[in-house]
Amino acid sequence: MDFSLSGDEEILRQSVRKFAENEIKPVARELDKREEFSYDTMRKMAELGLFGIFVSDRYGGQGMDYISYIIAVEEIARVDGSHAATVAAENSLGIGPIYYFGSEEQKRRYLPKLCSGETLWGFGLTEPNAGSDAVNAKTTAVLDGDEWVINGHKIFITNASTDITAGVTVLCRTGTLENGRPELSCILVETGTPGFTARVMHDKMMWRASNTSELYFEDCRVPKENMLGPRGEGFHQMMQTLDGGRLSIAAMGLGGAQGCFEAALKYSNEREQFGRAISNFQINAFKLADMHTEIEAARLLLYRACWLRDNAKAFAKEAAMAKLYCSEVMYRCANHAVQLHGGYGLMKEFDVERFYRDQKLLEIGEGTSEIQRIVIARHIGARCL
Ligand code: COS
Repeated sequence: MDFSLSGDEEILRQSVRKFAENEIKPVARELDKREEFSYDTMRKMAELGLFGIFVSDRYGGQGMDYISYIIAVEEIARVDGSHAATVAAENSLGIGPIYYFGSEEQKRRYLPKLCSGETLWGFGLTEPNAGSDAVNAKTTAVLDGDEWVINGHKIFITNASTDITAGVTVLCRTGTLENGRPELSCILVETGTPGFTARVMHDKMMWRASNTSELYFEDCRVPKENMLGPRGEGFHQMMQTLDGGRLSIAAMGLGGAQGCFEAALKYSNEREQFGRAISNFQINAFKLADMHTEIEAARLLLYRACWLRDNAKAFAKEAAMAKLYCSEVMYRCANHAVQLHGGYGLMKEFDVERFYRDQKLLEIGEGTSEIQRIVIARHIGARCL
């Protein structure tokens, strides 16, 4: 058994860490406050090669393995959730479906600019009344001659309404199967297509410097060639995409927990009460020890799930376990970190305040913790509805 990372993976970690410290950390608090998506840091992240990390160089990607991608997300999340969200959503959910299921023509048309970070792409699954119950999506696509006519409404879609968003992958009902269940298919819709509007969503508690959108389709017509893969495969495609996406949410939990731990350790060693640094008190030192232990366990769980994926082995259960555990570890670490900061931890001047808010998304997005438990329960043979 070899737990060491390769030289390339270590170099990647160090370069992303340095970048995050130098370019993201200094602006993260202000962007969060102003609720601003930064095109400046987006461009810098693109220059560093943070988009298309696991995509073949044939389509303009970096041609690395999945664990490298996960390490990059972890390192950005160690400093800021919003920027990690932009990177994770783009790689896993924007680029992923086109790379995995697109035709050669679709890949050549969209991937090079997505991988260079010139453009972004959204993943249109969730609807106002179809969140956890994703099969219940109501957006329809009806074939009219050579065009799909799309009508419906999507919500909470990351990266879908920036100035550089090139389009979205939309899950649509394209018919009804013999067993009465909906036939669901994915269709690519480019930004600017008449009948398609993307509106930015404001006043979020978390990831305030990332772009989140509502999508509206009103008799939106796209060529029938815009279908992604075979008709009727849309739900499988989205679920398969989410298996990989959940690893990146887990990476955000792991990186965020690490950021909380480091901030808490530093503060506890500096802050004096009762005549000594507060880390002298066992009640505080034990919190730090628990944080460190859980972070190590989370890292092992996540990296092993990535290893399974990189070695073409089944990993859906392990991805759900990693997502569930890492997001809950960050929950406990953010809570301890704010507690150790006392009153200062409640102030925006301290990064742990932002980490505490950003954490909550991780237990909800890309499948709630309850959904992860359903996925895990089904994999281990429980007859869980
Ligand atoms: N990969 C490929 N296919 C999958 C899959 C996966 N990981 N998980 C499920 N499927 C397939 C099933 O095999 C089934 O296929 P058939 O209809 O051909 O038999 C189909 O998808 C429907 O699956 P299932 O019957 O299990 O659907 P359910 O409605 O019972 O529940 C859950 C599926 C709850 C697991 C799913 O809806 C889910 O993950 N919901 C959360 C959605 C989510 O994460 N949203 C957040 C988006 S943020 S970007």
